[in-house]
Parts: sequence; structure tokens; C-alpha cells
Amino acid sequence: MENCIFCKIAAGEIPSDKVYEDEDMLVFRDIRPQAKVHCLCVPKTHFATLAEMDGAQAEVLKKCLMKIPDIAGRLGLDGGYRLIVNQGKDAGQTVFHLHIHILGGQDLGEKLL
Ligand code: DGP
Repeated sequence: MENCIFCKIAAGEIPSDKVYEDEDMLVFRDIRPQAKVHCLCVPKTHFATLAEMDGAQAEVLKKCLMKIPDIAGRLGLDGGYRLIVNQGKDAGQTVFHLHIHILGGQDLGEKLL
């Protein structure tokens, strides 16, 4: 997708601090961390929100969700972590390429969920 920053990161056109990569997904550290550990799990295929997702993309999202516990282990998030998937502008979504925030490395409290 032209002009999509996460497509460019996934294609290696823009550098990122990569944590994990395979043919379906890329996990890299967020440029504006909201917790001690803050990564983004990004499916390589472009879709903006869950509402746009087709069956093949849903399979990729499933692979992402199944891989995240392993990635959390690699990141040392043994005490737990929080996943956030912002959907649309009211949720504060700023990059319209679906991504899963992985937050942890500290006590996240109970304020947001
Ligand atoms: P969201 O608000 O859910 O759309 O989150 C987008 C996140 O993406 C936000 O936390 C900042 C991060 N981000 C935006 N541009 C870049 C970038 O170029 N590199 C990295 N590593 N993160 C980015």
C-alpha cells in the first residue's frame, strides 16, 4: 500500500528496531513507547481495521495472536502484558495499517481495562 508507513517498515524501506520477523508479520519497538516495553505486531499484508479484514488476513491475524506469547517470552514479559488494537479515530488510531500494541515490562495498573 503506497504511503503506508507500516508497509514501508515491513518492506524494509524504513528502518525499525525489529524484535521478530517471519513471512506473515513483523514485530518492532514503538517509536513513542507508552511502557517500558512497547512493541507493535504488524501483519505484512495491508488492511486498516478489522472491518476491512478478509479471510486470508484473518488467518494472518490468527498467526500473529498465536505467536505473541512466544514474543512476549523473548521480551521477558513474564509478569504479563497488555494487547491493544486501536480501531478508528475515536480510539486514537493514527496508523491505518492494523497493528497490535504489546505493552509490558512494568505494572500497567488497572486504569485502562
Ligand atoms: P495507533 O495510535 O494505534 O495507530 O499507534 C500507532 C503507533 O505507531 C504509535 O504508538 C507510534 C507508532 N509509530 C508511528 N510511526 C512509527 C515509525 O515510523 N516507527 C515506529 N517504530 N513506530 C511508529
